Amino acid sequence: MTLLRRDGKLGLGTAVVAAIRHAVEHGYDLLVNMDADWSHDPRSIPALIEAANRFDVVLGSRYTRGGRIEGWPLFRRLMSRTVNAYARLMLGLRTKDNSGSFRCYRVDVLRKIDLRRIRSRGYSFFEEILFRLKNVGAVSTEIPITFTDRRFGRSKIDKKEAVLAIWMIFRIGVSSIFDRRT
Ligand SMILES: Nc1nc2c(ncn2[C@@H]2O[C@H](COP(=O)(O)OP(=O)(O)OP(=O)(O)O)[C@@H](O)[C@H]2O)c(=O)[nH]1
Ligand SMILES: [Mg+2]
Repeated sequence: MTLLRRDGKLGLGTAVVAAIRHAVEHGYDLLVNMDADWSHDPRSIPALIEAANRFDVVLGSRYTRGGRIEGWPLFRRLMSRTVNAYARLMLGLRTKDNSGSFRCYRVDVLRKIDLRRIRSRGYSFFEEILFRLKNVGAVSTEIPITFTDRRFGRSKIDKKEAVLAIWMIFRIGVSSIFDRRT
């Protein structure tokens, strides 16, 4: 087992990019991403991996048929739905749960992305990478997961981070209109 240790908290997006670089450099087949606060149930991992035989990107989805959220108040649900609708519109994504982070990627398709172009250091990374994967022709699917709200610990997202994510998605969407290579 390998633990990538970094110099302090540099942002969730940059942490995932570091993991992707590691997987590419070491010739991994698959990369599974999940939260470490038990919101994502490890029992869903085999289903994600199984679907990765047929798809480049498999999203564990709260918003596909059979997907669920446990423990979120109405406001939080609405926020998440709104961000997802916004990201679909701005980035032209067809999948429904683009902000979730329980996923399996085929590493061969991650290889096609120029990681230096990724602008998100924070949570908008999850939408941005789907946008970049779509642009290199990756085929995605969603499989249902149950997301359970954290019972312990503190959230790493604050208001500033949330506003920054909305702004980043806007910037990426708008610049793609002017530059097809974005
Ligand atoms: N390596 C690393 N991990 C991070 C960083 N920020 C967040 N994480 C992890 O990413 C996962 C998601 O972060 P959370 O704060 O749980 O975000 P969330 O699930 O959207 O929000 P909550 O509903 O409050 O849990 C957790 O496992 C965090 O520990 C970071 O800067 N670096
Ligand atoms: Mg969490």
